[in-house]
Amino acid sequence: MNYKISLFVSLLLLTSIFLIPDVPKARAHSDKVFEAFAIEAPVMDGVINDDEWKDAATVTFSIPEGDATIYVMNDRRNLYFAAKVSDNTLDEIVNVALDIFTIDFDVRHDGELFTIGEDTISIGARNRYGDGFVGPGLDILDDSITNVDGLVGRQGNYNHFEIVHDFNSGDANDLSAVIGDTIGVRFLLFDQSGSDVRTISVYPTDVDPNDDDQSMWADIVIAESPDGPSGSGSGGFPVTEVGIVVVLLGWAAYFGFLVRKRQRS
Ligand SMILES: [Ca+2]
Ligand SMILES: [Ca+2]
Ligand SMILES: [Ca+2]
Ligand SMILES: [Ca+2]
Repeated sequence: MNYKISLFVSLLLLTSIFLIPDVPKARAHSDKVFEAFAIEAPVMDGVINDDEWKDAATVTFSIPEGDATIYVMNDRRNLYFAAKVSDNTLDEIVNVALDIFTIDFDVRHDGELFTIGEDTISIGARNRYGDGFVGPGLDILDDSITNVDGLVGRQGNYNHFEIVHDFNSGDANDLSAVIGDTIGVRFLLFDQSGSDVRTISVYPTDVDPNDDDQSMWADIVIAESPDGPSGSGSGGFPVTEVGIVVVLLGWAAYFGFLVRKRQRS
């Protein structure tokens, strides 16, 4: 890794962090709000059991091959996501034809642009998961610290994606939220295999996958335990990591390719 490029990228990212105003956590998006506390953590095994996701906030919507249901909930540390997606295959052809569930965050909850420093996570076919961020070139880069876990499975004619992400990991390339905070979110379902036409389905359904405008994204409110607050963190955008290592080749390279492709299409 070229030291000067690393330093330049780090400075760019650091500058962007310090330019972020301490915006109030007002709701700035569409009307859809996910808010649900997980009494018991779901198992990330690629099987969406009704029982383990019974506490989740959900939405079901139409996609070209049928329907998709998204599940969202949190406990005191993690955000849990699942997607049950109609699809005739779950496959990958030499790392280019992936079925992927991607979650883009509006970390600052400003409803403006999906831009440098924002957080994104993905779980794809062959159980490949990724933790990335928007880099200085507005492409998706791998975090130096991966704070996700997940699995994909196939049940009937559905692909089941399950993924978990710390909501206050301390990593500057991740969202940083505490109980009660609201963050913006967009869900992307890439169907790159098995269908006649490669598709990207988005929730909210009127959000364009090619558009970085966050004003119509959905919201997640980090739910409080029915037992009351406990152990909440410090809040604010993390500045704990100044030296950000940019990994040029990795899982995010695939997403970066897809993102660039959809931005140019
Ligand atoms: Ca499960
Ligand atoms: Ca991370
Ligand atoms: Ca990240
Ligand atoms: Ca597929």
